[in-house]
Amino acid sequence: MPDTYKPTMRDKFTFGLWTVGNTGRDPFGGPTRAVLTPAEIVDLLGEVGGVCGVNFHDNDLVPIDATEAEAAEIKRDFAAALKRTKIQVAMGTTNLFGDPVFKDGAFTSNDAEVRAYAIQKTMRGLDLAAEFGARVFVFWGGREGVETDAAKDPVEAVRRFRSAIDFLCDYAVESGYEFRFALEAKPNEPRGHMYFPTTGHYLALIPSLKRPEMVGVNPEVAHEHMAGLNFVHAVAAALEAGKLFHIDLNDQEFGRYDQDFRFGSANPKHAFFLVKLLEDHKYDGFKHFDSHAFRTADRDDVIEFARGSMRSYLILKEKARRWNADKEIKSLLRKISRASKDIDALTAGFTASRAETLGAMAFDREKLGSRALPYERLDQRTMEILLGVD
Ligand code: GLT
Ligand code: MN
Ligand code: MN
Repeated sequence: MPDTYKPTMRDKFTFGLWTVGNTGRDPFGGPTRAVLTPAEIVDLLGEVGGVCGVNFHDNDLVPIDATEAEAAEIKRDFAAALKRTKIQVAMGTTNLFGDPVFKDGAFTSNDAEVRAYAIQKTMRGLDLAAEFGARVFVFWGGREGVETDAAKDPVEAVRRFRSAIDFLCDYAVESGYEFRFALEAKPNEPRGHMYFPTTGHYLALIPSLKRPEMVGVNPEVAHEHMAGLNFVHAVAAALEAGKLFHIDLNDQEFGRYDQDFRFGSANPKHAFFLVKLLEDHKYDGFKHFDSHAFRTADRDDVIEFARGSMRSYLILKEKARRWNADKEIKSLLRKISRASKDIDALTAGFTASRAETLGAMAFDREKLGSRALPYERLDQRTMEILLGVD
């Protein structure tokens, strides 16, 4: 029997060099795993099997202080690993947070020279990502924020950020690149307060850009959950706006620091509704597992972590299929919504005559308020499907 949960290229699952290559370093302790070269990380992903793409920050591939000769050698080895594993580069991004130069932000820094350097570094990041055929370019403003609002005018920060994105959109277009830009929000960490803390903030910014059609979002499970928000709703807003250009899948306990757990491992019920949303609405972009294996993991366990991430997605996809096909669910869904073409037509767009008809309508408030909504049963049936009780 074929394994239903075996990933294929069509699933468009990707991993970042910084995720499977993570060494286990944290603020309290050093690495627990060996540093792997970019080529070694690609080989590891090849061993995982079923991985479609790999993503990198400029400096995951080429260290910030590499010489031209060193850069050329790293790129050669990396390209050879991509070829032997048949893994593509899906997404590129710029590290605008690691170096001390960005200690007070990149595009929103108070220093004009730092802002210009950040834009220049991103231009080079775009060149590098384009060289490897990436189609999506992510912007995570890791240091775009403050610890104290005495430091910056937050309105000015929004303007600086917009102007940088406008400049880089033009740069990409003028260079003949076909990137779609995806903006990734996070509420805090590493800064005390970060600008654009939620996906919704970016969705509000995008229409004000010079090339709004080029720019969408890259929501991450953990980042919305850190803020106590419903991630499924954030993704739904992006989908509805046609702006879900990329997605970072991982997991997170609410109210904790950025944990970057394996997808589906902390909140499987949220993960289920997310997968169902992506599948029901036919999201066809890359699905990037932006997470880290536990610090206790060795190389074999990192491979298990990567396989588990994809497997959990596919298990939840199958659960979503069962949920949609389930007889009882279907009948409950029929019960809970009362459709009426006539009434919907009446409120579908304002006209004076519709307003008049609506104004004259008599509603039986008591009857409407007492209608049965068996959501308890619906939720319990959902849980039973999720828990494997058929
Ligand atoms: C960093 C961050 C992620 C971002 C990456 C892209 S880097 O690991 O925590 O959420 O997606 O810059
Ligand atoms: Mn991310
Ligand atoms: Mn994160």
